[in-house]
Amino acid sequence: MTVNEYVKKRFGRFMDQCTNEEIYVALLEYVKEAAREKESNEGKKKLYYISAEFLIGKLLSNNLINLGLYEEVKTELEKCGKSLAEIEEIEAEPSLGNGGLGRLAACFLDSIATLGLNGDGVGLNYHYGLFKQVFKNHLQSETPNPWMTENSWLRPTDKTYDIEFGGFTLKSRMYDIDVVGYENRTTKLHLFDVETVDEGIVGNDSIGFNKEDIAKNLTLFLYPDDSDDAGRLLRVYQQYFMVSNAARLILDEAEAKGSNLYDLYDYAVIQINDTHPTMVIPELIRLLQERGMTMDEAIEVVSKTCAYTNHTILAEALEKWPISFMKKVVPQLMPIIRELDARVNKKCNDPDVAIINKDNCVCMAHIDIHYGISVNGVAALHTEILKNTELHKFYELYPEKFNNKTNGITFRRWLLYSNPELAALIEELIGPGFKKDAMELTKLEKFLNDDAVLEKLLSVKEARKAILRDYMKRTQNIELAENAIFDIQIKRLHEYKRQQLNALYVIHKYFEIKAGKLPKRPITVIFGAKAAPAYVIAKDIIHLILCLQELIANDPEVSPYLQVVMVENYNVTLAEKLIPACDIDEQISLASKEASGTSNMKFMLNGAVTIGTMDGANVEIAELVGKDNIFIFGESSETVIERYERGDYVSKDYYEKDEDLKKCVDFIVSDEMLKIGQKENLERLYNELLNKDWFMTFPDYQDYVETKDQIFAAYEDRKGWAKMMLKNISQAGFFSSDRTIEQYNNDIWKLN
Ligand code: 26V
Repeated sequence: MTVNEYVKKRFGRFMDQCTNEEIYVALLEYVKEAAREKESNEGKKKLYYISAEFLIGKLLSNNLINLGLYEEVKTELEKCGKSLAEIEEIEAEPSLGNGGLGRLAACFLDSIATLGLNGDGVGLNYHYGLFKQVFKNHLQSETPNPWMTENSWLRPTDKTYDIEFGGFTLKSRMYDIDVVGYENRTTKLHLFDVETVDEGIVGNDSIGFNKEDIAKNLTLFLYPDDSDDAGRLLRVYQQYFMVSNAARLILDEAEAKGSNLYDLYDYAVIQINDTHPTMVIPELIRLLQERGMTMDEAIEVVSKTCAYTNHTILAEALEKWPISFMKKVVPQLMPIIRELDARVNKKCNDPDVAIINKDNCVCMAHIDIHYGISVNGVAALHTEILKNTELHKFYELYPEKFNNKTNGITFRRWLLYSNPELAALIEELIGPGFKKDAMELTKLEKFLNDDAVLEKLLSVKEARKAILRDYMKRTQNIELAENAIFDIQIKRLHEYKRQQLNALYVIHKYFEIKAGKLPKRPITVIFGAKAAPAYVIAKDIIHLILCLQELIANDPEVSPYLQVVMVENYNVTLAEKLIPACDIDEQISLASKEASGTSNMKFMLNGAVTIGTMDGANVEIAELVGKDNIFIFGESSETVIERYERGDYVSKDYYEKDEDLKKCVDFIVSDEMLKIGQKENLERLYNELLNKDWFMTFPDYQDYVETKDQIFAAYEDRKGWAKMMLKNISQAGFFSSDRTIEQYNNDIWKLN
């Protein structure tokens, strides 16, 4: 049945008589049906990728592409005077993740389905995803972000469980989203929910709610604000709910396939995505004991089934839950956790590797490492840092468990869908093979000196910049400058990612332009970032950027040469528009702090050139493209780690010795800025930089300024620049999540 016939059957009218909303509903149902009809991946052993986040983004077009229906449907719509691009905009984005970790989980599901592996995702069905960011008076405020409209991708199932917490029981229900592999079978994302959740307890324009009424709020929000105890407790409730459901599902499915549970690891492998699902370990032990195993037996079986991925070395992000919380939420797990701790202490007798620490907190990562088969970092440098510093003692205990799995991205979404113009050019040059085997992109190398190809590449970039310009005008009423270099930093707002360093450069450029030193071409610096609602300094940095945006826009001397734009409510949908249009990609985290980064991979694939530190996956990108095709600056991770160990960094010393830096930092609290912004926020940020600067912005400042000047100069050699773009694209194949998933499967999951 064609889409038009389907629409006629559904609404009694053909497409040309329907609204875009009606066509969207029909397409959603049409695609859901097509996905249902596909075979699902099967096998004796199954992977369960448990994650508190799956930042899947909009699914309509991506599913159409993977089903091989995209062109057909687009043409059919065009014939009826309808535009698929407009219909896509009706879909609400499910923002069920914060950033890289959740987006990675979504890319992984796409690759698992595409490679035909028997693996499902398991998570929570948050009714509100990550908050919607709204700018008011140059400050971020947060409003709820619903996505479960009447017509969504969710499919209710009849799977339900009774989940017991300290003092009460909640009934769960599993909802499924079919994940369509590229020209292959499907796999599933299972999202668990509670029927009693009450969206009515949330106001329209605030994300506040009663955090204590667990039956009503358990799956209401992704990652509730954890700046107070009530929020932290709610996260423990969420985590247990997620893993208890997952554990029961895993045991049910294994038994249904003939497992006697003593051989569970032949039927199931569990990937624990960061520490959020850690309680699956004691919960499985508990359930296996309920089904007749001894503690020894249960521990042995579970320890052969679980593997852990670490996504950050920031100590404050490694979860440690107070025993008092665990006793309240999951009293049934505490005896098991104590037993796990006792066994570790008997073996190691070292408080640094104990499960329960001296502050009476449960160190979640320690459970994963002692009682799992594998510990992996997400980029080569990150894994080395885990082995050598953060998790060194564990590495000494279990060297065989440690391994690296450099992150990857799905090329279906981040090239075929988001940049069809570039995909078409690549196909014209090297044929369609790269769509299935990303390493074929290296064939592009033979065009590095082909002027006609380089010209075409530049015109694709121009076309994508024009599309972004239209989009920004239409959706945010922002006019991006014509003929400008687009210099983009999009990621969560965090001090270690150093948006403040980029902002200081903007101030530096502002002064240069004021002094008559004009750039060869206008520069548009684009930021996109959400700050955690309780992260004060991050919000101050947003304030600084929004104030600079206004100051510069209203300065006729500067605005023809420099523009600052902070896009509102940065999300996956915006990333899909921004990345293909980018010239310069900012990956400027303090070396040693960014575990991997994944936007760096998306940018290189789309022909942006990176300015970055030797951090995370930037290191591997630099190795692949060579130092002539990436702009590296800043201190090395070794220097940074040593400086932290010595504890002798004094930001004021740099400030006092460097006049240019001093002038830029002082400008944060200048009269010009105070006229636009809030004294409290700007002064707090100024003092933070001057007296702390924990993420060492100042030592990297001069090198950053010089390297930015070099990259802008390089841009003026258009042919040389196009060559760098092509080199980056040609080396991006390694960063396909298909490669990452194959490595997980070969080394850890071993699915048949
Ligand atoms: C969590 C928190 C929680 C509270 C305080 C501050 C803070 C800072 C960072 C985090 C990170 C949580 C884990 C995470 O999202 N890691 C990201 O994972 C990506 C996928 O592996 C990786 O590319 C990013 O480098 C890494 O930051």
